[in-house]
Amino acid sequence: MTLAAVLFDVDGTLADTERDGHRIAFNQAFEESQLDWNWDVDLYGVLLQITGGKERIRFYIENYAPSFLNKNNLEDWIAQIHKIKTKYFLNLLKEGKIPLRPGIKRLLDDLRSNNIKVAIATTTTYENVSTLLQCTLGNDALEWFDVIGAGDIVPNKKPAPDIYQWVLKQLNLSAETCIAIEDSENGLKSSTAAGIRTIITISEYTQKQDFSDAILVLEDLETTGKQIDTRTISNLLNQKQNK
Ligand code: XBP
Ligand code: MG
Repeated sequence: MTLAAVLFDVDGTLADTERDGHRIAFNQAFEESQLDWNWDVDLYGVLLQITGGKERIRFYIENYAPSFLNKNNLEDWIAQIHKIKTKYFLNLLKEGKIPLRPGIKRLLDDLRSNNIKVAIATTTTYENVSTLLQCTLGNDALEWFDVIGAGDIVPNKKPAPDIYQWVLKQLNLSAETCIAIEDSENGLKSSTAAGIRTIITISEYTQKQDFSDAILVLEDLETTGKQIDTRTISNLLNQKQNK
């Protein structure tokens, strides 16, 4: 089977965006909204079980601030807070505070030089993805990706397979010819349910998660001494094909 495309998750995979990125932005948005909510590192690790920033805020309200459930137009209010949060997250990106993880740029360059398509399948917003790519890889980086599937483009976020199914459809490729790269159990469930063999690069919040369905589990793409490139990914696809 010839490798046709690699589908990259964003948060925790392209970059460690959660603890010092999204979490900080959420807290800045709560402060601007005059809310005494504070998502510390440990609490945020609990809340990360819910993908999607708006969904995560609602989960927090249901479980930690239920008095807000009686608020009129609650969904609009949550969306407004999330919009403020995204503003702060974009600022962090533009300040260069969130670098790519080891080996990401090298792998992207290697895949592209071997004419392997690259795509994005993420729960975060398109704006966050485009800004991350431009801030870390330059203004033309968006053109490197054949498809960018992000956020609310699908009705159900990870662990549902929707975003990976949407990206495969846009690529016009079958799952068997693709590999996904993820960092979390929710992401692995999503890509696996879409039929895509998945490599895991563990991130700071996913150290203890269950990756038994992954075809390979790494600390990251580089420092573990096993340089992941087009050749190793193609071999993996065929190894697992025969199982
Ligand atoms: C991770 C998520 C996102 C981010 C926050 O996405 O679940 O919700 O935590 O971003 P992935 P938003 O790992 O699929 O890239 O606030 O924009 O949702
Ligand atoms: Mg992720």
